[in-house]
Amino acid sequence: MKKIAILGSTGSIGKQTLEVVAEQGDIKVVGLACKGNIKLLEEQIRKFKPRKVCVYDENKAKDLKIAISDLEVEIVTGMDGLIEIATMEESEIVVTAVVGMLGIRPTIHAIKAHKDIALANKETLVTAGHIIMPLSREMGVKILPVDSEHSAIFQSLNGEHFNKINKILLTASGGPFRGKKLDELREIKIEDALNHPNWSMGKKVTIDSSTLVNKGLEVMEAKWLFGVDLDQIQVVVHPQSVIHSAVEYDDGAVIAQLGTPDMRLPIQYALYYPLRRNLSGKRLDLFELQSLTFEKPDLSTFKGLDLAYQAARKGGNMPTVFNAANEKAVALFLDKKIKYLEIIDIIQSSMENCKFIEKPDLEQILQTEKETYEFIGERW
Ligand code: MN3
Repeated sequence: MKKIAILGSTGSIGKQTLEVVAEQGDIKVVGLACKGNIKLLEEQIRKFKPRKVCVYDENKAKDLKIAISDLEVEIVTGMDGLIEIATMEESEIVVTAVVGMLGIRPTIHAIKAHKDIALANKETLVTAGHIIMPLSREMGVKILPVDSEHSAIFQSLNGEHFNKINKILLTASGGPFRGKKLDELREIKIEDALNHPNWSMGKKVTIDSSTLVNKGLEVMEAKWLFGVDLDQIQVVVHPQSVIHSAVEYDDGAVIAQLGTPDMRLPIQYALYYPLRRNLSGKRLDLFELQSLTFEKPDLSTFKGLDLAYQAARKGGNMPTVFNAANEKAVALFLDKKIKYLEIIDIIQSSMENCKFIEKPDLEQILQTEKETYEFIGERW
């Protein structure tokens, strides 16, 4: 039986990972970690019987202890607890599905403990790809992408390790505001931005999809995961979300992965790689599809993607600034403190005002995040 630990088990990816585990029936969950949703965590504990769990929030951990006093489950807390779950001796794969830069430290520890990583935490590679990728090679662990686009690319690379990638075609649905111009985005409300046409995801990533910041983060993620240059990554707006991404090789052949938009597929593929298992749910029906369409991204309206390319080109700690500023700005937007387009203003202004570091170590990356938060906190 394959043994796994899940960081971020109560979030969207965490929940769907457990759906896959329940459906397949031959994976043992040894550890779970969440931020503070102990009601759901308790259900998960009773169903999947992990040996150890982490509740990041210390007070919530105390409440959980009372709620599950009838069980013999070890409860740990905080960053140390998260790292404990990431490095449990018996686990083989760690699913990193926490939101934000919180995921970096536990991921590094998991790699050092020789765990394969099913990576759903974008921030890890965006901000620390230059640390994570060499470390994973040194430790001989696999980084298995869970993001649907990166999983599609990963699947399109199967058996191609002798061949050079010419180009990566990273598809994007375009989000709910595709086709709109900048002026039409000024009065966007939270409800509009949370209404994604194809994918059901957590709030933060849904907002990020609407601004195309998510695609920007994915460009950076792809650069690290597949070792390509930025200009080899082309974002293709494909509103039907059927082609999940593709790879073009030197001879012009384009290999893609297609399917219905269902996150359980990339999750399951990462957990069982290189094997494919049956997966319940709707299958792709080509006859049902009217057509597949493609557009260039509109960078003058969706400036978040343009800024992402700028941050990625600059490198160093600039992607960290980009990511931290966006994280803070999206939180402010969800709190109704700022308008929709101010998300982009905040990212741009943070990038213009940061202290640039060319080769940041982990401490400097976390320090950059802190300084970016402070910069925004003083102004917005
Ligand atoms: Mn994605």
